[in-house]
Amino acid sequence: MCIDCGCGPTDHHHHHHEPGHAQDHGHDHGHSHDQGRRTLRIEEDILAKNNRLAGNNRARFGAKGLFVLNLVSSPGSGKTSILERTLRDLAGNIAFAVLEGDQQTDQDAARIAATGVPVHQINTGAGCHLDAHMVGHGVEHFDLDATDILMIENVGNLVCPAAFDLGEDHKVAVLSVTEGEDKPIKYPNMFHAADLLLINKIDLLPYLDFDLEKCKAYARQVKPDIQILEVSCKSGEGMEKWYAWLAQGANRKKT
Ligand SMILES: Nc1nc2c(ncn2[C@@H]2O[C@H](COP(=O)(O)OP(=O)(O)OP(=O)(O)O)[C@@H](O)[C@H]2O)c(=O)[nH]1
Ligand SMILES: [Zn+2]
Ligand SMILES: [Zn+2]
Ligand SMILES: [Zn+2]
Repeated sequence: MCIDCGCGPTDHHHHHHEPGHAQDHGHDHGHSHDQGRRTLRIEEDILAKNNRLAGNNRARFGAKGLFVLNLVSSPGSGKTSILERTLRDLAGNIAFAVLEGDQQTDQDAARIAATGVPVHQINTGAGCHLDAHMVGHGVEHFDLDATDILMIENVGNLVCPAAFDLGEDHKVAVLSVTEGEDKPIKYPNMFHAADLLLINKIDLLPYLDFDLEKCKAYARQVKPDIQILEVSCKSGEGMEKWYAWLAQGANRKKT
């Protein structure tokens, strides 16, 4: 029996089959009003349960003085690449642990493991986001007392990870310049939920029509106080500001 979430050992085989959000239900057939209400109620229950478990995670992380970030983006924006470079550059200064969320494969976890940082992979199967329950069990693999910063790489998806609190201090949204400057207004929930926006792959700007100023204006339209840093984890440009932001956050949690 799991104290935090009330699940037994056998429950863990069924996590991915819990009815999720609307995407788990086919919408190609007519829904009666009853069905619609029931779906809504299930969604509310799932989010309420998630919020409760996220609160537990946050209390646990807070007691350990852990700085926790939830990295969100569309697939391929560079979350793992940013982590790889950050972990290598800050090795010896900050103790990290990394939770990797993907639907399938442990490729990202293998890339992180190559840096020497403790990592645990969570495969969500059909699920398109991490939830607080998965994170609560995921961190059982780490010595949190020996950790300064926990990085959680969410499933590449700009939609529902916005709704699922994991107990993090901040959501960090990564947007690469190859995706187009309009993403913040197309997926406003995600950019509203994020406290920091990393605009990645700026080494590619000379080859693209990406309008950096417009992108920043769009992000501030959905979240006026969002912090924005421009980075390239290929050239290393801008990474020092990100490292300073990390160090400041970690120090603040310790005191
Ligand atoms: N030119 C350039 N390429 C980059 C940069 N960052 C990442 N990439 C490339 O972008 C591709 C995707 O990077 P990943 O780090 O795997 O992206 P991700 O967000 O972790 O992807 P998912 O886990 O699938 O959501 C890789 O081929 C990287 O080499 C960058 O700053 N500049
Ligand atoms: Zn559990
Ligand atoms: Zn990745
Ligand atoms: Zn989802």
